[in-house]
Amino acid sequence: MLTQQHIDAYHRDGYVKVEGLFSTAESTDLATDMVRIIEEWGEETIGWKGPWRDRYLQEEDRLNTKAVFLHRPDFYSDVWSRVIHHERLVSCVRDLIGDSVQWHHTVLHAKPPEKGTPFPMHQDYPFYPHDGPDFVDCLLHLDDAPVESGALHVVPGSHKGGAIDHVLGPDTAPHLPPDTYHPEKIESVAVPAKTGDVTFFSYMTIHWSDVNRTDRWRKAVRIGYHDTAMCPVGRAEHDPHRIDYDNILPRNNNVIVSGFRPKREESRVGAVGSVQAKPVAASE
Ligand SMILES: O=C(O)CCC(=O)C(=O)O
Repeated sequence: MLTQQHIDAYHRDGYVKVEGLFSTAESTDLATDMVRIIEEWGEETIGWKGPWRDRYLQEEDRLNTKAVFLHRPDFYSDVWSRVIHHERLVSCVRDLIGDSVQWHHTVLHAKPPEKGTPFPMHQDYPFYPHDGPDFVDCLLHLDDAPVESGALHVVPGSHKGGAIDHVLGPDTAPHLPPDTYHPEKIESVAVPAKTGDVTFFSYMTIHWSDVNRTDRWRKAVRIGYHDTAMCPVGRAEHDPHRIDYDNILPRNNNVIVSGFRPKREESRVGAVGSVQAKPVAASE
């Protein structure tokens, strides 16, 4: 499904965008059900909390951003259940991480018009640490996402550095210390997208996104997959199946979408390839 150029770009840069992976009809069905899920079940919040807000937002915006996050749209809609097994999506993931693939999570990140929340620089690894690198997050765009809508930005090649210490704690979403990692200090590239495009990125790739300042919604859904041989470690280790930490971890994330889950004689925690992020105090 992917070209060799796509695959090389993913391994070199830590991300690759595939245009039009979902047809207009597929995107329309998914967006229609997502709008209904948001209207019936969604709750508006200000978005991720934490001390990073002081560094990323003007005072008047700090408490006024808007977000709708929602886990497990497959709990509400059959098209969202089926999308986990979407043939072209899974085929792309196989091209990136191999033929044994386990679905891990599906989460909506919707930025409402005008003050749709930003996300600070972070890796996704500390949200769901696993004992290997083959974990790919797929950002499926349900709306056009021009730069000014708060499009994804990535730091090319950053996945090669492995896990970095994040600011962790009960009052913050994991994020990189803004004194060192901030869009003004670290170069990143915008990855604007159209409806139906999917941006694939490694869970080690540093990324962030700005406020949605347009008058339209920017709905994107992240679907995470990893190699079936990988297991949760650290903060994800003891609790892989229930929502935890600001509802960020998914549950029942055992669905095999390609290949087979090998039986492991013993835990691979600490095995070759294991990576761990040490916490940084939220006050830093
Ligand atoms: O949706 C976005 O703009 C950013 C999403 C993000 O940071 C993530 O999926 O980890």
